[in-house]
Amino acid sequence: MANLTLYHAAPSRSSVVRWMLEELGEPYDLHILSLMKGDQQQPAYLSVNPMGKVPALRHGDTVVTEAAAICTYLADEFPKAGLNVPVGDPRRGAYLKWLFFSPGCIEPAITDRAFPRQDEPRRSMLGYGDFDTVMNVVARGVEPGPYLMGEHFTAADVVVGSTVRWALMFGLVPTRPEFIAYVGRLEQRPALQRATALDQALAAA
Ligand SMILES: N[C@@H](CCC(=O)N[C@@H](CS)C(=O)NCC(=O)O)C(=O)O
Repeated sequence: MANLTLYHAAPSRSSVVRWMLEELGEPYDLHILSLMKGDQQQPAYLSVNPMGKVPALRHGDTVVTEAAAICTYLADEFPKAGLNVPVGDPRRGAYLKWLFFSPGCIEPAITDRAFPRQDEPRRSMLGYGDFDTVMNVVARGVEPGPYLMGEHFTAADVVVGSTVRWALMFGLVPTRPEFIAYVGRLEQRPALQRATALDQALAAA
């Protein structure tokens, strides 16, 4: 039994963590949930994540939920994999910005666009400001490449990259050349290819 267990449904936001785990190279177990059958609302799982959502990660006695928090946690817990920017490194500020920017700005901007409100709130009231600014910031971030932190692939690419990749797949972000090139580079990574193939097999089973 591995020391890491991912509570997982394929495909879903827990696929972000599966990719992260494949990048990490540490052994992990899966605890599979069927979202269709409502496993996420069963008391046993609600005691793991009271939000009734995947992913959740168990590492020994520690439970972490929220995909971006899990990726940040794993990168820091297993620094040998080189997927974090450690405390004390001046680049850590930018690294953390991207890890928070994805769930804090990119995802809300995309979901608000997909499910528009009747009355558009004022820009100043929305943490992400407005959709176009978020898209411009992401495009400028990924354009120099190959990764958000230059040559250094990090957990921030797993988090931001997963969101951009998923949103492109579903036509939820503009097909900007910067996004397409960035996702193309990410899709060359063996760990993402492995995680995708494993999830496809799981979903088909
Ligand atoms: N903020 C959470 C979102 C997790 C989330 O929405 N997961 C979806 C799957 S993509 C889920 O578990 N849905 C089942 C449900 O809400 O019943 C994170 O980033 O981890």
